[in-house]
Amino acid sequence: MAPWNRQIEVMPTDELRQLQYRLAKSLIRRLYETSEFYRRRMKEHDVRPDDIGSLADIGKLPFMYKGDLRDNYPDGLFCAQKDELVRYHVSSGTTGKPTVVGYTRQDIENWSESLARAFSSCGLGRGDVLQVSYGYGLFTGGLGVHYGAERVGATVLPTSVGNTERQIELMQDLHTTAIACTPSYLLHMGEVAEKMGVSIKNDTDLRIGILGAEPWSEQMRGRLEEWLGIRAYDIYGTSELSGPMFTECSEQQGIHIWGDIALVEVVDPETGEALPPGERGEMVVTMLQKEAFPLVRYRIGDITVLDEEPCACGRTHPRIRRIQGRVDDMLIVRGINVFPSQVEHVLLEIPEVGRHFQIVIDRKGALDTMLVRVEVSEEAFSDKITELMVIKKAVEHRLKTTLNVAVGVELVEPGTLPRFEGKSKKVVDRRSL
Ligand code: DLL
Repeated sequence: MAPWNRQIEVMPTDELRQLQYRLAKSLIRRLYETSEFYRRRMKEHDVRPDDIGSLADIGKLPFMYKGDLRDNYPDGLFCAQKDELVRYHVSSGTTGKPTVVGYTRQDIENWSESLARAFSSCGLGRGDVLQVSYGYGLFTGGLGVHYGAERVGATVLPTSVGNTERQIELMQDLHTTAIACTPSYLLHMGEVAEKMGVSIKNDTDLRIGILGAEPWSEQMRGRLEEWLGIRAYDIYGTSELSGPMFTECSEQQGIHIWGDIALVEVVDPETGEALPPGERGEMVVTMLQKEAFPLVRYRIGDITVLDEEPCACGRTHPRIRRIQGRVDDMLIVRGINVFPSQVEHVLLEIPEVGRHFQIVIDRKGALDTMLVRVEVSEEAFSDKITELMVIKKAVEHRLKTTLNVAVGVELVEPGTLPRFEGKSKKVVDRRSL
């Protein structure tokens, strides 16, 4: 598929490296001059902007972690003035504190540009009707994909997530040709459609799926493509980067990371040492052009492999292979990030329940379910059944409002959940892709 931005997308690799170096250098200088956080960090690690004399020198800079985002809640890492911000998105953090990301107009512009290149590379453009079934709102999926799709001239149908039967009717009536959602939601949609007597393959114009926001596999791709009669493309991003930003091209051989937008390193998660292309490790990202919420050597937590071989599509930018897991314990339930520490945080604030809990993730049909089994306190346990029901409802409500995902709660007798010596295993994940 033809590049959206030919000048950038197929530029010779050495020129791309030079461009990355220039962008990195001016980013580091700007952050050193304008941001207290980055200046302090650089000083602590004894690096100055002048020490960055080549792209490899980026490795001299310290890493950033999710904890840095949490510690600087809500806007301590912002590098733009308040009145320059045109939007916020908010995602869950490791504890009660979420991560707030601010965007300047130029940040939204670059985000849309990144997705415009990505969508063009998988053949989406003018004449397509893209049904955006990612959530709109604080989550970046809906609005991010929306702006990118408008940029390439597609017609957007902003259905957001849920109300599946209506989504299928609209898909037929408005001749949706492409859909953006989590792979598990598309699987669910296919099943609901069949119950309605609709075959997505035969009775709709759907031909492209832009699927991501949660881990999925090649097997799942094969199943969806065959069953629904589509080409399914992997889309990747995180709220800290801006949101969904990068996809595969029509070769389906890894996700192109636009080098002028993000500099990707892959490091050994234990030692932080850089790994050569082809080796599996943790992805570290520096956002080269972001204004309001820049990131330098951010340990994103996703495990992948960097591929610098030229792609058969002609684009010269590096690719990452399908995300193979995470280094931390973040769970993704219906596309929503959930940390066991958030569950603990909520439970510890409710006196009637004890400290021991277990999270059971399963898949009913195509949809993830989450159950929290928690021991009630001795005092509450002697209460009447009706009182226990009230406690259960209250815990469910608190968890739902904190995590933004429906959670079932099972209250169990004190002392019945497994105890662990050493590292506890709080999560039982029964999903198999
Ligand atoms: O999930 C942004 C997004 C929206 C991506 C729509 C794609 C489509 P967060 O909620 O911050 O942002 O979650 C980011 O989700 O670190 C990965 O662990 C996981 N993730 C996202 N895309 C993929 C993917 C959005 N294609 C976290 N494959 C990331 C595997 C993915 N995991």
